[in-house]
Amino acid sequence: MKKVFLLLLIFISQNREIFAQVNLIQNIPGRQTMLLDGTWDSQVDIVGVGSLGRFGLIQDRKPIPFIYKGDNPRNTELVEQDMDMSEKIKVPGDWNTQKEKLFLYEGNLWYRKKFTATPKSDKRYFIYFGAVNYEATVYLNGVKLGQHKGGFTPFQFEITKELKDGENKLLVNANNTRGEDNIPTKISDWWNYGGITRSVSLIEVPETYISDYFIQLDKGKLSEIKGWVKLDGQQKSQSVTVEIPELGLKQIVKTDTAGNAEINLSSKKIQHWSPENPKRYDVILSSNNDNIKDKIGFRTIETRGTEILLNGNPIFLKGAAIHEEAPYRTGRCYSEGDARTLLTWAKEMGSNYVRLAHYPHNETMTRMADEMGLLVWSEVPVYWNVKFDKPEVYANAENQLLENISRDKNRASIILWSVANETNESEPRLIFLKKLLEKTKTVDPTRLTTAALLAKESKNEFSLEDPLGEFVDVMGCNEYIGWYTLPAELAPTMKWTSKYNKPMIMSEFGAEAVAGLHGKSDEIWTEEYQNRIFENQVKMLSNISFLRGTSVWALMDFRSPLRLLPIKQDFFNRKGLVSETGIKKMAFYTLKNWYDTKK
Ligand code: GCB
Repeated sequence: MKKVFLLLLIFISQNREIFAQVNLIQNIPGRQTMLLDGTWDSQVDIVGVGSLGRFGLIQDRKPIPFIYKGDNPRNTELVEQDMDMSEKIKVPGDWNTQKEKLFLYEGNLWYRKKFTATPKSDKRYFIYFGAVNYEATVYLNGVKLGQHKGGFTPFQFEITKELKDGENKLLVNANNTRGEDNIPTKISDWWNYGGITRSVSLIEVPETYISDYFIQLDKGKLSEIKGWVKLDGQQKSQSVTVEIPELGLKQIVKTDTAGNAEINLSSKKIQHWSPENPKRYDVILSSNNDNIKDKIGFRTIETRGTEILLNGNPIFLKGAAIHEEAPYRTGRCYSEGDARTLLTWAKEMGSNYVRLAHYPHNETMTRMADEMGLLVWSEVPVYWNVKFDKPEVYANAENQLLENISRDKNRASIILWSVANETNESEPRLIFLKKLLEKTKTVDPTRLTTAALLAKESKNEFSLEDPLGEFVDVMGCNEYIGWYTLPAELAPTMKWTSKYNKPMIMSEFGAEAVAGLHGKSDEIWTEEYQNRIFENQVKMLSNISFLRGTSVWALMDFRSPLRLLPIKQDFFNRKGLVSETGIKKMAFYTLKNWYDTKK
């Protein structure tokens, strides 16, 4: 009887829905961390046996005949599930491109990592995941730490209590089953790469530590640095010093009982971050027991009528949309090399801007954009037919948005937070997206908001009338004249109008071509066909008076479940200007010629 009660207790505690909170530790690369990347043990679990209580986890209402390896069912594994004997898998990395048999797999996969730790009594410990697609459930030494939903944003759990001196076992269930109520939903035009797709780190911080900070130029003020710092722990009221040595700036702030303090610094000597001069300054924050260094660029971003102003000056955003698809090897990209290759191609095309579509990319990418001088449109996967009327769907979207902003709010490159892509007009959609836009402004008043909208098409005219246009700072617009609609030659004759006195970015335009396939310009799938569409697009784009930027769809060919045509597509969306093997198509140079001369 006692045993049953104990098992029931364990069952209840194991099944608590503990979702990771947004309270993310800022600047992981700048922390004392132990990377848990490398080879992990793995087991594919098609029917979900793991959640019936295997892997040493008691979660099952119905007792099943377990044969345990050890004597304590909570901490041991079933003999038949022995992870020591399991197949190995690399972290970070999607499972689809690591094992041929998992290429089309969608479902559960268990990951396990054994690692040794020597926790210190005056420190705190966190486990931090860069991203797991789509849902993750995490256990340490048999204890459930919690769950996270959303495949492209970071999450963490404090493990100060659970971390053992000696060997530890970290168990993760990753599940990438697509769902109508998910963000994104069941259908998206990119591959649903599953697994632990970004780095996993064990982070050590002092008992009271600098958990977060936001340091940027005040809205529209070129010499005023404004922000805040946050401490977490027992000693929340302290002095924190903020320094930017190169500018000779130093401020000592006092945190309040909640651990918060405002930062205000002023200097007329700031070299402003821009694509031409991506200047970053060392910023150092020190509290009693903690200190952290970051590299932060300072720039302002505003709109004035139909202009976008970078550091007070009008700018035209010349760019490309990028999926987080690895150049040369395909699969989810995560490395510095991947980011550098993609952003270098964008620069070679004459870009000063990239749209990181359609979800938050890894932190290496946004830090690389800071370093290389590329302005960034950053987005959450509120894509196509989202269930806008469901409160839990909104909560999920908002959580992903907040995690994205929380991680990247100190990146000068990011100027636009996008809340959606191509969503059909409806009342629930307007309420949902308006709320997301308002939330964005509350947490980050320094940047601009946007969404990729669709224009209304009539005989010779495209007009932007979407009611959401009223609530964004910059209107994105996707348009495929020459590919999905109207003959390419009609593009230059199209008149563009807008209901709103706001800047517009052509957030997508493009056509498919197989790299290396040549022929006449009316032969579909040839580079010439794609190029003809681009020549006409450029003529049209040059004449839209309120156009302030373009992101071609897309920089590189990318995997998609919607692109079935054998030989031509083979599961690749071929709208890239560069193939996944690095071949530049003719249209790359047509666009480059335009960008190189475009002011
Ligand atoms: C779009 C979507 C993008 C697709 C693209 C296409 O409008 O926003 O995700 O990949 O069209 O190729 O059809």
